[in-house]
Amino acid sequence: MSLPKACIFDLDGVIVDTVPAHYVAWKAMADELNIPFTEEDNEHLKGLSRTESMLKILELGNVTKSENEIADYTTRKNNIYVEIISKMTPQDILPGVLDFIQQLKDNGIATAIGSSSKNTPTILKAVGLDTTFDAIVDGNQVTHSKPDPEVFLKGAAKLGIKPEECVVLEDAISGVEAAKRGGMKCVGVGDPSVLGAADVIVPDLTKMNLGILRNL
Ligand code: B16
Ligand code: MG
Repeated sequence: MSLPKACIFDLDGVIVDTVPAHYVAWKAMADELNIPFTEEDNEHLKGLSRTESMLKILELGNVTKSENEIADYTTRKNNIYVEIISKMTPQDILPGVLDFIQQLKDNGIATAIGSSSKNTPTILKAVGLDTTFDAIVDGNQVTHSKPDPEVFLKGAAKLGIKPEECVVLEDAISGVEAAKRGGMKCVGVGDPSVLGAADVIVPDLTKMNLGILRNL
């Protein structure tokens, strides 16, 4: 493939390292419910919406809760999470992110965010990236969260670029699946044993470059 026309970035786990903060906040809820919850379990929540994540935790413990109780747990989880992310600064941008975005801009490649998180605007502002991307689609704008491709297809549509001319960068199993279902190439960012369905995998964005995009 020649260079793509756009790169659509996942936020949590690709641009900023919020995965541990999500884990700490979910773990507090799981502990209350006496449901064992490990970092490996958390891996499977990545990319899912807040409510879907809560349902998965309940499923792990074989516990049933009413809709109101589920809403209460997700609100309290988010309060813990927001407390942590409100302290974020530009220092929390993951290594390699700014350099790679600059390479894309220098080569006329459009950039977008495609995140399941409803906290996307808060996070982007906190780390000083709120005006960096050409388009932002987040959990406030979609009906179906990853692995549904909606978030990435909306991102491509906002940019006015065909899905097959976009490359997605993702750290979650659900996100890789969403990209593939949307007809996009996908760069997995993280662990190859988890992200096997991606077209190529890099450990982090310091290893990302235009050559990798060209070879997809
Ligand atoms: P919030 P991403 C996802 O963001 C996270 O990976 C996932 O763990 C989280 O549950 C989801 O956002 C919703 O986040 O509770 O902040 O709305 O990886 O798609 O950028
Ligand atoms: Mg992610």
